[in-house]
Amino acid sequence: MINLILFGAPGSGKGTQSANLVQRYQLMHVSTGDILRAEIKAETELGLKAKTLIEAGHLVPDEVIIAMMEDLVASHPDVKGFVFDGFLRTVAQAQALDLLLKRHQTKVSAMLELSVPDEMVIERLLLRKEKEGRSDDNIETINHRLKVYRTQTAPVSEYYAQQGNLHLVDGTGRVEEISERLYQIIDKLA
Ligand code: B4P
Repeated sequence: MINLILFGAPGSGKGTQSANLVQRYQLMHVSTGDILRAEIKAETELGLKAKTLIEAGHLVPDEVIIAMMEDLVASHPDVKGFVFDGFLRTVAQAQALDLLLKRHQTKVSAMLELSVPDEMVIERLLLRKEKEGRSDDNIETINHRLKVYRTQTAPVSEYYAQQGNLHLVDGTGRVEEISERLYQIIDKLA
């Protein structure tokens, strides 16, 4: 199995690059953001709770996300692997993922971190606000999301660096150029 983690600040291109990776390597795309937005749309109990948190730029509690991922991995035993997009936002989530994959006799193949300067992610997210109208893409929430990223999420990078599994990738430039940088790393893993 190939299990990839796409990591980076909000708007660093995790969702955009995941789409190319799942197509090229025939993996299953797992976006916790997309799952939560679907729950919000369906007005489920989880969705109602997540809506308030997401709109304020907070993270959804670890136990909720981890339980969601345990169900998802267990219910897809036949896939060639996963691209985790937006999942791993805390060290607790990373530790839970390592244990979960171990129970399924597999592991994280690589963590791919997209580096993009803050000014550029803010520009991208404000542009997405104009196109898609996502309620968490306003400047106040974006600034809070960046703060949450620095305090709660960035330490996950160090966690995988210590395991020798972190690959830093320049996330600036055209989408295709960035995908090529990712392919070069992943092709060497196979
Ligand atoms: P996500 O849905 O993961 O959203 P994101 O971090 O904003 O987006 P991403 O980095 O994927 O950006 P994209 O490719 O779309 O999370 C939303 C919220 O859900 C979180 O704030 C949190 O509250 C909650 N949540 C999700 N997962 C969680 C977890 N595991 N634990 C707790 N809470 C969780 O790119 C952004 C824009 O840039 C797009 O418009 C795109 O077109 C553009 N773009 C991409 N690449 C570009 C490039 N190279 N050049 C120019 N524009 C580019």
